[in-house]
Amino acid sequence: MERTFIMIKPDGVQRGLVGEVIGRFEAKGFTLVGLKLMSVSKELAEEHYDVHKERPFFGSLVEFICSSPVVAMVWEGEGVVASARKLIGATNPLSAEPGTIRGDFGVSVGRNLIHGSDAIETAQNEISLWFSEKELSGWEPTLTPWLYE
Ligand code: IDP
Ligand code: MG
Repeated sequence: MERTFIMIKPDGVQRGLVGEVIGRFEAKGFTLVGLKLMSVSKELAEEHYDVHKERPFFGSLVEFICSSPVVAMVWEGEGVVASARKLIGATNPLSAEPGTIRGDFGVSVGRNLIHGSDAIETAQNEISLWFSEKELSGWEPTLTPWLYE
């Protein structure tokens, strides 16, 4: 079953939106298989955002991610990688559609609340970067027949 890496960034945690975000993924029908609140090291933040290392905002992005705890999660479900990106919304919250997390709760690109893996392969790399195998628990929700035909 497909999995994706989701991180509630420091602004989402500080603004008390952890429950709101988790609730949206639960209500959609995805399964939580990993969850931790953690302070992020500079090394981990740099590795996670390595693809952006030449961008002008890289330094401030890394500094921000390390500034206060984040909530790291792994969610599972059919098509969860692409669907999570839709639940999250466009990178700039001002352009993100209402009904998305960024569209409903954000006003600036540097405070866009949440990260979600952008492709299946990225998701696999990010999950193994942020979680050890034993921190993940695969389980079969009893709701499954009510979510999938
Ligand atoms: P994404 O989070 O929607 O995948 P990316 O383009 O991968 O967006 O950028 C990663 C993160 O870098 C964004 O979520 C945002 O926090 C930050 N970022 C992207 N573009 C800018 C920018 O132009 N200024 C400041 N921060 C940015
Ligand atoms: Mg991205």
